[in-house]
Amino acid sequence: MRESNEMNPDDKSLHSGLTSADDRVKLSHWLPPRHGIVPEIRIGNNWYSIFWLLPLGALVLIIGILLCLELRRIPVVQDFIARYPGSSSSAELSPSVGFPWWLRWQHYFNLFFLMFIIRSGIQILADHPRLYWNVHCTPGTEWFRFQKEVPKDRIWTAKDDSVTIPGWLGLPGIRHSIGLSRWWHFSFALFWLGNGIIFYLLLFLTPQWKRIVPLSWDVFPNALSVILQYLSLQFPSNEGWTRYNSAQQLAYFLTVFLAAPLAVVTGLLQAPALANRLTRLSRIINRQVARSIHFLVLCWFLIFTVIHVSLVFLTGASANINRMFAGINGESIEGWIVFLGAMLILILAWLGASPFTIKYARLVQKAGRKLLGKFFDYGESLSPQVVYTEKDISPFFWPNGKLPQGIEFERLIAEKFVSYRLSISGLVDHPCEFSMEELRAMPKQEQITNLYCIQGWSGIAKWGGVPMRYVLKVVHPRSDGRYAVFYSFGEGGEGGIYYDVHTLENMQHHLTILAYEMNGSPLSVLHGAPLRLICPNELGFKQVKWIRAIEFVSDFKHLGAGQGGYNEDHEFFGYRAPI
Ligand SMILES: Nc1nc2c(c(=O)[nH]1)N[C@H]1C(S)=C(S)[C@@H](COP(=O)(O)O)O[C@H]1N2
Ligand SMILES: [Mo]
Repeated sequence: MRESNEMNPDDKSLHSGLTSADDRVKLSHWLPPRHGIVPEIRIGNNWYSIFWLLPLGALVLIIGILLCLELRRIPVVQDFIARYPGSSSSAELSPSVGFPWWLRWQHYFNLFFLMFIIRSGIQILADHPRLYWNVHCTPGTEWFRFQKEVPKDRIWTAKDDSVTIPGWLGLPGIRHSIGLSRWWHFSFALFWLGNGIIFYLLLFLTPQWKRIVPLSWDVFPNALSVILQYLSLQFPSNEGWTRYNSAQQLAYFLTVFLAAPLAVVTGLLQAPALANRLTRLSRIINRQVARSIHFLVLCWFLIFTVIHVSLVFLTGASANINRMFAGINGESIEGWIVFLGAMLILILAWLGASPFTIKYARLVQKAGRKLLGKFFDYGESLSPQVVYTEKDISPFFWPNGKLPQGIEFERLIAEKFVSYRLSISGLVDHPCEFSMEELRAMPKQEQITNLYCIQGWSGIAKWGGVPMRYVLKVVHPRSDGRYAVFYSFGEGGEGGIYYDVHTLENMQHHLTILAYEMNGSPLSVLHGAPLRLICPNELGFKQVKWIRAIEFVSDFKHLGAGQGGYNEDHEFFGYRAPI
């Protein structure tokens, strides 16, 4: 180990190797578009396009209608419908209850928030367009994908795998924009959750809960009767002002009390901060299972919305719209005016959201951080529980990032990093340079942990290396050295050194290591040789590979674009990333 002089000459070149970044998304600098394929579902070894669901759905609908038309001629069925006309008497409300203003606003807010949640959610999914039922993300084991098979003849990174989805659908509608879509997704999830909690409260503080909570078993035969009546094209009477029919009751009940909470829980379980803590739960509902269920809940919401809206229009549009948008029991023009105004705002917001995000990307990032920062701080303070064993190690580990280029690094690889020196400088009492031999001679820590990439995949590996807290003891940061900056040999997507900033607390963490081994073997170049950061309480992008130098600083505003890391600068990621 060599004590270097106070001012490391390399620091200057490191700083100038960082690039600033635009505050808006410049499409000419961005990852070029890449189109995926029509979504496919795997059954056994065969993949089937979801396009088949359209003719299949139409066929089921036609057969259902023909069948129910026939059934309705049968006396037993007629008796059944007479006995269970479609609504449970226990659902009856006094006509004075009606649809109060708060209910109507909440219904609209719900729709408005969900629009952003769904669009940004689809955008997030497009960053790793595959879903699995197992804890690993081995290509070929997914059950759903909208990207072709992973090529085997070349390096195919997780970023390569991300796909473009249409701009009107995704938010913000450009490839690998997960940094931005997450701000939308989490912020509006928070608004939606707040709206939902108020809804639950008001529902039970007023008689409104009786509309959607079934109180008698006759809801099941009545729901069956309603479906028979709809499909035989003789609709039951619409008594929506005082009570919903039983099919409505069941559908609304399941959506409000099952699908919505499930969306929240499976969303949260994808965060390393929680998955690493709720270990018993995340053994069963691991991130990949949670992602799959989260997606199926989306499918439920979409199917529900299509059927719900169709029936609103088929079962007496004017009466239905007047109830839910104006609180009027009748067919007045007023309901339509409010409805059309509400839809106009919705459409304008829909059309404006993506262009706004692209133009004011930094603002979206900063607003998101303002709103959600506390949750991220809290998430970072939750220390992971280490529960994995050798048996849990993932057979495949997605690589990410751009390999370092240039002869300097080539030479290091060729000589097996013998002349490599890790430089640690900045606000420390003992600036040092360490060779690999010296690092290997330090205390070694091994840990089997899950690496959660922001894009959606995850992988379990055994990492071996020097605990960062030991390195801190040697170099001893000064009291103003509050942040550690990790500089890579590799560049980020748009050029310029890849770097990331961590708090000192995070560096003291007992699971933060400078890894030089992966799964018992020397770390491969693909995964970050000679040295990479492993800190399992953060998402993957903070775990810098190909570490060239570490610098301690009092602030990071002067580095790059000042956001605390390459992806924070260029891709609008959050600086703290435990979620
Ligand atoms: N230097 C550098 N380090 C990096 C990246 C990168 O692009 N450059 N990508 C990060 C991301 S996004 C992830 S998910 C992990 C992936 O590590 P792996 O390639 O070993 O799977 O590395 C992180 N470290
Ligand atoms: Mo990542």
